[in-house]
Amino acid sequence: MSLTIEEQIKALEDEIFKTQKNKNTEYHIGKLKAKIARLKEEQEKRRSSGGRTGTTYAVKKSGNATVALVGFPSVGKSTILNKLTDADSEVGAYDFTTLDVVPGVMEYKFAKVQILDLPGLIKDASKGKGRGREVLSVVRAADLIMFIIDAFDTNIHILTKELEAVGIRINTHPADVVISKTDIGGVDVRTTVKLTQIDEELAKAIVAEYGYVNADVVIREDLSVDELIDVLAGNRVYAKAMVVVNKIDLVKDKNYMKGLKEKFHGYDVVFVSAEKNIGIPELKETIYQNLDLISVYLKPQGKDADMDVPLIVRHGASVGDVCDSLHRSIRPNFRYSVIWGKSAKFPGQTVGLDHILRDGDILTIVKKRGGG
Ligand SMILES: Nc1nc2c(ncn2[C@@H]2O[C@H](COP(=O)(O)OP(=O)(O)OP(=O)(O)O)[C@@H](O)[C@H]2O)c(=O)[nH]1
Ligand SMILES: [Mg+2]
Repeated sequence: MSLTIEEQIKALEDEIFKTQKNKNTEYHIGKLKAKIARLKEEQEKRRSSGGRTGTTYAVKKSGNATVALVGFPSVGKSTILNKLTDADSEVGAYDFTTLDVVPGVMEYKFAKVQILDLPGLIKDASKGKGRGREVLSVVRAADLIMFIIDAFDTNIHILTKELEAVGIRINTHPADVVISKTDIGGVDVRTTVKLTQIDEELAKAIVAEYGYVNADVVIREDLSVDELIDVLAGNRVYAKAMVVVNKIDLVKDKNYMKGLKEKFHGYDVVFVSAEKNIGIPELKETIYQNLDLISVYLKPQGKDADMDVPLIVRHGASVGDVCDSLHRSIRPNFRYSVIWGKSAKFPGQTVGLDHILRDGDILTIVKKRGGG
């Protein structure tokens, strides 16, 4: 009798658990981890093709960026959404008051930020508990994750574990590894830095475990086994996250908050009381900062730039992205653009659609004659 995928994963996880972790078993454990990752991928494929996910939430993205509110039930997510936006999401003193995605728009410093209130996330959400998989698929698509934490129930690891289980990586970047398939020669691993958490032989075994027979692998970062697997799996999303501690009206001890700040090191932390309206302006500013938005000023040809109302775009946006955010008819009729500011080599430089903008740039878009 053959084992189901679930049973195979369980058996491999048990084996890792039982294996003593030391230099001699590193190689073995690394290979087991790669095997598990592959099985999970297979499991994922079957889930999504077998229609077992049930319904998914339909959320239309809008505005300059999207923020997802992630937290246990009853921590005050809906109360916060109502304070930040024009939305009116139901608030209740019982768990799972919110059963759907409730969107709201926060207007701040000329930016329009879409904020999504979600049902509470619980342990084993990634396995489908409490509509967890639907909630997590919305989280995966967000530009910023806002962990909402009750001041007296601060175990954020339960939440981050569920996010990690569906391939979300928080406040980090993909490891710098380049893999190119070749025709012959087996798997060849080269490194440009000293590796301290994995050796070349293990890297080779993991790449082979992922089905590569011939490939050139260049590792340019001191990465871990898990990070290498993330690169190979390829379906990971790298998201930014911040922490909001709510219900601080109930906290009487200032040192307690200091302790929490240390506990959540690595995240921007904002303390609020949504109900008592404490800390909301700081929260808005921190959201704005974490979204990495930039301002661009438009200058019509032969006229002055409008320096009062900037156009807000994401960090790393190109001239083409700006065109698309203005109107879909602009790109097909685009001739060239002229740029002043930090991204210009000299004031009035002529640039094309691919040019990357920087904060404070002034931009003129010149369209084809007779076009749109
Ligand atoms: N003391 C205090 N209570 C709050 C605060 N914010 C929200 N609450 C209360 O906490 C309870 C839950 O609030 P909700 O906003 O519905 O919480 P939620 O996270 O959206 O809950 P679910 O939708 O069930 O996941 C309600 O009784 C709120 O009145 C706060 O800052 N301080
Ligand atoms: Mg709610």
